[in-house]
Formats: sequence, structure tokens, C-alpha cells
Amino acid sequence: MSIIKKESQSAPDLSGVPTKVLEGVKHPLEHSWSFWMFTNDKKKWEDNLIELTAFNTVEDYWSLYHYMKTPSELSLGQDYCVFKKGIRPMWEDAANKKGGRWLITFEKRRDDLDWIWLDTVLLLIGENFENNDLICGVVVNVRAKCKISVWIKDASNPAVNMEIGKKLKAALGNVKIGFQLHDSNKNLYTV
Ligand code: MGP
Repeated sequence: MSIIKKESQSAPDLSGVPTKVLEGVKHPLEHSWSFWMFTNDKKKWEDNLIELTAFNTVEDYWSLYHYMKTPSELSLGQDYCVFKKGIRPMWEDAANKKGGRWLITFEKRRDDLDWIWLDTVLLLIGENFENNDLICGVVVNVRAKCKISVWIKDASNPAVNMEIGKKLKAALGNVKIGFQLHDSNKNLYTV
């Protein structure tokens, strides 16, 4: 299944634009980020994960955003993940194994999935938290009940994690949000 939104869309012709004009127009992000895709068609869970591309500027993220399908256009069982480059979106990665996730659950496949995904990605890549170093990445699981989760490096400090949860809640509005250890469905705390 293609993940490209409009296959007929062609890139603008920049051949006549002098290169000097384009120099320095991109706005660098604090970190490089990898965009991953999960499609559930292989037996071993991790074999379904593909690192599609990486980006490190605002403009490159927006190009990707306009090029790719939104989460609500994906098939059931698929995931998108945006993680700091070098961190794999799996519990076993060194950056995740002592961590947990702030989980936003959707009662059913809702219209606001796409903008909540977009806003959450922008909060992360724009380094909008006091404790940005604790952020590993974000996942959207496209399921009958969709989920968006922000993965945190260290689950052992509730006070610090609460700052991240409160910021997410304030930015995203009226969403249910709880903190869980990886491989658990139990909320340790909620905001
Ligand atoms: P899921 O895809 O995160 O959620 O995990 P889903 O499909 O809503 O299912 P539920 O169990 O949360 O209701 C589904 C399954 O994929 C997990 O039970 C694991 O078997 C496997 N899995 C998911 N993740 C994120 C990992 C991971 O990081 N490492 C490994 N080894 N397996 C994982």
C-alpha cells in the first residue's frame, strides 16, 4: 500500500532559480528526527518497522507532511513514528528501556486524530518542553481505537514527567492522557 498522498503531484521546477537565492533558507531543528512506518505483515514485530527518512529542518518536515498520507488515511494496524535520530521506536532501545509513554486514547477513529498527531509532532520537533532531553519520540497506532503516545526516556521521575503531560494536555485540549510503562496498559498517573 502506498503511503504517498498524491502520486501525480510533481515537485516545482526550480531549475531557473539561482542557487544563491536558496542558500540558508531552511530553518534547522535542534535535533535530527527519523520518520518510521510500521505495517503489520511480518511475523516478527520488529521486522515490520521501516525507517523511511530523516529530517532536520522545519521545511523538510513540512515537505514530508504534504507528501505523505495522514494517519487517518493509513490502514488499520499501521503506525507512524517520529523519533530522535538514533533512537529506534521500540522498548528494547537503550533510550526507551527505562522509559514509558504519555498515551492519548481515542474512543473511535476520530476526525481530530490528524491534527492531534500534527500538533504533537510539532511540539516535539520544536522542543516545546522544559525537559526536551527526556523526549524520545511519538507514535500513532492506527487501530479501531487509535492511540498517540509520546515516549519518555525515564519513567522513574513522576514530577518531571508530569510537566510533559500537562504541557501536552494544555496544547491538545480535551484529550484523555495517562502515563504508562512500556509493555503495560495500566495508567500510573493521569492529567
Ligand atoms: P502495539 O502495536 O503497541 O498496540 O502493541 P496494539 O496493536 O494496540 O495492541 P495492544 O497490545 O496495546 O492492545 C501490540 C503488540 O506489538 C505488543 O503486545 C507487542 O507484542 C508488540 N510490540 C509493540 N511494541 C511497541 C513493541 C516493542 O517496542 N518491542 C517489541 N518487542 N514488541 C512490541
